[in-house]
Amino acid sequence: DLRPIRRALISVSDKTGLIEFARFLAERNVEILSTGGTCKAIRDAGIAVVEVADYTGFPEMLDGRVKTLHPKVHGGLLGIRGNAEHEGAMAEHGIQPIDLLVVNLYPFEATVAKGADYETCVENIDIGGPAMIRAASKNHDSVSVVVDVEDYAVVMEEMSAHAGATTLALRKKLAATAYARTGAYDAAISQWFAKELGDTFPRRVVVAGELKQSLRYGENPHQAAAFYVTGDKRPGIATARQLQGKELSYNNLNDTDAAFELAAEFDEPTVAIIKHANPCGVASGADMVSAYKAALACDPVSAFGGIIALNRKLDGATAAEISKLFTEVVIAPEADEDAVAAFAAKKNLRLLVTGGMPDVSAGGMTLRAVSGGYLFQTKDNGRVRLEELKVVTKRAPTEQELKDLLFAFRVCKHVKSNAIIYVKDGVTVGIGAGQMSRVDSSRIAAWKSQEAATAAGQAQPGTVGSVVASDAFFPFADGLLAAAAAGATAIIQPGGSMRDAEVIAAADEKGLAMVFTGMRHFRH
Ligand code: 93A
Repeated sequence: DLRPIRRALISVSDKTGLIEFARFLAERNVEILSTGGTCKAIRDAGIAVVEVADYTGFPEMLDGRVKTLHPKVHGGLLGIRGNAEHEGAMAEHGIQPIDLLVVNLYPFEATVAKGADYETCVENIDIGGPAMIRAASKNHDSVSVVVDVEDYAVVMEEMSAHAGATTLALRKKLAATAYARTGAYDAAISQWFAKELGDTFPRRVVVAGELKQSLRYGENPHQAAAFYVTGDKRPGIATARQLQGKELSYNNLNDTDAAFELAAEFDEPTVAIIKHANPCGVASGADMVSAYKAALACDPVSAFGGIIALNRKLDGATAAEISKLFTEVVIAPEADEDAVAAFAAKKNLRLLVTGGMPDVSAGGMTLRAVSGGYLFQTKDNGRVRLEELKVVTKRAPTEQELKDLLFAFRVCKHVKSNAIIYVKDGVTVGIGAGQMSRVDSSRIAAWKSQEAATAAGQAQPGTVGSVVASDAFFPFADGLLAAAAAGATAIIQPGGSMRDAEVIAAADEKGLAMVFTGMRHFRH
């Protein structure tokens, strides 16, 4: 199944690594055909090359829209080697077999990302490139096709090992990559059109991604897993740089994403500690050390083996403090030298830096697989503003209560439903997550706060004098009464229950202040 490479066609927009690869081919007596810009780059490097236009006898025309769309190119890519009829037809029409195709496409995705105008985007839709890639891939039995600069190396390795030939196994692998590339390319074009049309949910969608990391396993060791990225370059888990530590696992990636998105909600120095995709402590403070200590105090038992996200540069003092407890991952926009030094001894601790924070107000889609399909929805980028809050009780919240209420509701958005969050002075003091009944979440949050207080030798739990947030309305007064019993003084919730009047009356009766947001933050 070895196929020698005698002729290559190279047509690349991204010219990274081009000259090295072309030189390698030329040294092995491979004849190189190439299109305008690529041809010039190769020739300028002193490497022998034939311009495609000279081979086809047709000039590049129509502003380059037609360069390689010619039977002498496509016949050379598609003709079956060793098939007498094909070879006869090829000989008759002066079609020479092309054994290696190297193409990377007009940068359509990057052009759109740059915010280019409509015409520029259209002009960056590559037609000839994908046509050649698809032809060469169909004929993978004979032809090797390279669409990624990263794959130059593997082709050179095989050619070196096999006297200038490639194996069928490699050609199949390259074909698989090639069709994924043309598929993703068309997906990007389709998505761009849908956006232009304001059609958020078009009749057909294609989801595209590129393998970033093969994972050892999924949520559990008997599940296989991999991490694919969309190519979105904004700060976040997909673009984070790992400075140290073991390889990230599936659960690490999922939890770190949750942690970082949560930390990004706040303007003040804030730390979020995550376990199983739920926060077990979130705190804003004057600096990172105090924020970390306060976040940890919320539930120090759960924080063991957690994921920590910061919305400021990680400094040495905070890193030293974090080092006292076993932590899986720390993610921050940056880390200074002292922080890196403080973590150096913790070989397993993974430290990630992103260069910035995610924009929580940005739009986008979330996607979840269900059996037989996908559920798409726009991202929950909803944020309630102070002036949107509606006071529904006799007592209005104090200024400090209002601040804490908004903080608590923001945390709520990142806690699995049913979510109940107690907050005091910009610090979560009790979190109830993921319960099927709201009153249970309320009770669990209060109970956990009591546990933390007892362990710390405090006379009373943090919930005394706190405020409380609920991600959805209280269907009955019981959840609210549980919060009042825990010592909460103010409540934030969407409102909209059939029994709002009953719930408001219960709040008034207990002297609580309550505000409605009109916005729900379910999360599952
Ligand atoms: O405009 S095209 O769709 N028409 C073509 O016939 C064609 N052939 C190759 N674009 C075409 N290409 C693309 O040109 C390749 O995919 C590659 O991205 C680019 C390389 O052009 P140059 O060699 O002039 O830099």
